[in-house]
Amino acid sequence: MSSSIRTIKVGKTESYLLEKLQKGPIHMTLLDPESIPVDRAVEIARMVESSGSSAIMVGGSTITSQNEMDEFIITLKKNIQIPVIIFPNNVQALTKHADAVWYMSLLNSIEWYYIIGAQMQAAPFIKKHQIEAIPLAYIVFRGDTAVSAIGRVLPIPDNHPEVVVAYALAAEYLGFRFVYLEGGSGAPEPVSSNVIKAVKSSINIPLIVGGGIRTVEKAQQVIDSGADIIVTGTIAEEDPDRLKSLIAKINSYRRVR
Ligand code: 1GP
Repeated sequence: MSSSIRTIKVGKTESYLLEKLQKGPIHMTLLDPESIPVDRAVEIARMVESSGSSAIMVGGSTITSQNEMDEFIITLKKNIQIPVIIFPNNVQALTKHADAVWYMSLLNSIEWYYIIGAQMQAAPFIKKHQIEAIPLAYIVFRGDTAVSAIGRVLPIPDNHPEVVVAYALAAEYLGFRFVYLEGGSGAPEPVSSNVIKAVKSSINIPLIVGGGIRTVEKAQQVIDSGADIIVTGTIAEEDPDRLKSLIAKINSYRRVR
């Protein structure tokens, strides 16, 4: 057997997340460099870190400049301790300065490019810079959202959770290590409870849910349905105080020891 074949080693950021998840659900904060100036992003990042958010994700559907990503993430990293994970819309969102990248495939896109094309183009850069890549299956619900339009997603019926379950199971069998149910930034409602429950009860890898979660009650509903990781973006700019309460609510589900 070739000596270059090794068992899969989970990186530092993924280990940190898995360890946190042992004690219950966690919150992550999404910052979009296209909509938040870096100074404001630093303020928000500091605030969510001290409120108990577990990581910062950086991304947005319209990022086109690797230089901007570099600067944004270098500045964030100087100001906070929690991990900064790239949430890439495309190859140009990659930077070597983050702690990790969600190495994601948009499973229900009709475009080859979003399923494996961008990933293939990004892979040499990731290898060259030894960036921690965390395999993530991304399932996007169709709606009036940028990610749904740009990602050219196939419709997933809300009243047929078995379709989403089938995608999520396929993701697990293909070796993805996280599944993300994306309602889309600014969606009027989060992904529905019956879908989250059905997926959670079918898979054994962590379940991330994001999009449209802007109140404590909605966050609670998503957690009660079984999400392991809740991602919020918009609320950080809209109402930082409400975001603090939302994070506190999620953390109240965590075991203290
Ligand atoms: C992360 O796209 C979401 O998955 C963020 O959505 O901006 O609606 O919180 P919001």
